Amino acid sequence: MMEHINRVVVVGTGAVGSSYAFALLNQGIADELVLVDLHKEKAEGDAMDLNHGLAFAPSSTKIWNGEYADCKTADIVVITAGANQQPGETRLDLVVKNTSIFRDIIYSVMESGFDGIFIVATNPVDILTYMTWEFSGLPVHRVIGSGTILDTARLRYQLGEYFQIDSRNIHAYIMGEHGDSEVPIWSQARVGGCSILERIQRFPNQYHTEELEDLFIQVRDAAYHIIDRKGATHYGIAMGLVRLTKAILHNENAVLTISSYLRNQYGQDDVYVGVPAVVNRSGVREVIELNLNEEEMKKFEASTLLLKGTLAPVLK
Ligand code: 6V0
Repeated sequence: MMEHINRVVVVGTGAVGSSYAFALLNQGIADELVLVDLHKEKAEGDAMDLNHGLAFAPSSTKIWNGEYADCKTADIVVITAGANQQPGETRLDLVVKNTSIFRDIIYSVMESGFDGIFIVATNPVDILTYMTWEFSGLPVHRVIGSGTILDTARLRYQLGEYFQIDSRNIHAYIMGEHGDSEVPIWSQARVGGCSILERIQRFPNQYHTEELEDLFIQVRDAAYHIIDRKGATHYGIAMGLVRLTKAILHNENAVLTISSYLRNQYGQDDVYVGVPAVVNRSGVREVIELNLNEEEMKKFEASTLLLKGTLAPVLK
């Protein structure tokens, strides 16, 4: 039997898209990597540049700047295209602008005969993931947003620094909107299997629960601080998107906090929002329902309501 050749198409090779392509190549995950951008020369330049690194890559990847027709046999289409918020522009202006860009992109991808999995990273990511589902007509489990994958990684980093423990041994989730209303789930956060709240109680001279709030604020506001300094955030999200790509292509059943469609989970319905979910070759296999405490549940509900409020005018 011929082995399946997996193909990933990236639409939008700006800061995030090109960093994703670079990280994907360096981890040797895709057999074929296609770059598509409105600005064709940018995609062409990126393809040339990445191809020149092939001699140093862990495995061979075929890379080219392509067309929407190349999506026909793609396993995954990753969308990192779109406009960023301009001075004086509201979030809703950005939603309207990017929804219109997405209508064209998703239509072009689907016209190719694409029948794979969408990963969306463009902001506001939860809203644009919903619109991708709407425009594509694909089943909900095959439309995935990056959601709070990056926020969760940032939280694990902060907690790792705080407890001086490898962040890979920290299990803590950020749920909700990828944005200001996101929620840290302290009640379920664990360090090496031990609840972090218990750990803090056990070492009262070293750790304090009040400090958790400061850690969270650093996570929530991280993008603003990075953008102030260098204009964009792209490496962290690029690595998160590669992690998600690998979970799909390698059929990992990995638990990742992604923007997933809710059907009566956490008491919510008809919304894409950041939740822990099991991801494999079929997309989202299952949304994991954590036991949130009352305060966390309230904040999560408020966050989803906010998303629904933003969606309503776009869906009209
Ligand atoms: P960028 O560097 O401006 O790149 C955007 C790219 O999209 C450019 O190369 C454009 O030419 C291209 N583009 C625009 N319109 C189209 C179109 N119709 N078809 C094809 N290509 C098009 O932006 P950057 O890469 O910094 O950010 C991209 C998006 O990712 C933004 O919406 C960010 O807000 C979002 N991010 C999401 C994160 C997350 O955690 N989900 C994190 C960081 C950034």
